[in-house]
Amino acid sequence: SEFRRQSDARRAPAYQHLRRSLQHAIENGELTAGQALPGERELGKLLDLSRVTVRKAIAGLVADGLLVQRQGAGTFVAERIVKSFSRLTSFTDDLRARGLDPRSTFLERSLGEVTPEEAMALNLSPGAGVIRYYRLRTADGVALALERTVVPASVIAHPDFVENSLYEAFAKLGIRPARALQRLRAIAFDAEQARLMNLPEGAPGLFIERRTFLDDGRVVEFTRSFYRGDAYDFVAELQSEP
Ligand code: 16G
Repeated sequence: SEFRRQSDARRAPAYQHLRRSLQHAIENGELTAGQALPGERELGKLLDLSRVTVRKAIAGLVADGLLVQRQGAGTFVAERIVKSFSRLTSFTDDLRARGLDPRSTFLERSLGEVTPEEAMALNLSPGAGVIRYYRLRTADGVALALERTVVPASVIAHPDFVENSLYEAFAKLGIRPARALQRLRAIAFDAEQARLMNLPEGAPGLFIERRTFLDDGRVVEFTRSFYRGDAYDFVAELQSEP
């Protein structure tokens, strides 16, 4: 009806406006990590907005990863994920440690022949078989990273063997990663990546390349990860030179 259209038109900008102002408050530190938000009803009263408006704005910020909702406890400003740059942990390890539910959406999962670049990274001979994964990594439904992984087919024989976590698949096979080499660099998400991550094009990210070795020197993974720049803090303990 006409009335409905009008009230919808008036409502839409209100929730977008609230969403934007909450986002600004988080970005400039007026609302700090871990802080609890007032309940929907209370916030609506405070700002003279309907509960539907408040709920929509909050749902948008939860989808963006800026707010988190905990069953029975309420809505909180999301805390950044602190990740060690010197420990050999997996995406799944890092997120489980925070009580979140890490998932993989496979955008690609295939068996193929190694490319020259992959052969160098994995120390493989030309013609060797490799398994390739391209995964969207989420935690509690929020996109946190895109990862391209190449594993020698001599390590994981069938692409479907990895269901969610690569390192869990390694563990099931009795494979124990011993060390890794990592490289990190700042990037901006391109249009395609941004679409997959539900971020604006050009959003800041961290590109991390990891080559993981077994004790005997074999390389078991070559992974290029694109982590959300606004969600992670990388930390490391540094030692002075002897
Ligand atoms: C992490 C690793 C990545 C590895 C993945 C396995 C970094 C920067 N990268 O994202 O190299 O492939 O974990 O995670 O830490 P999964 O066991 O959950 O699949």
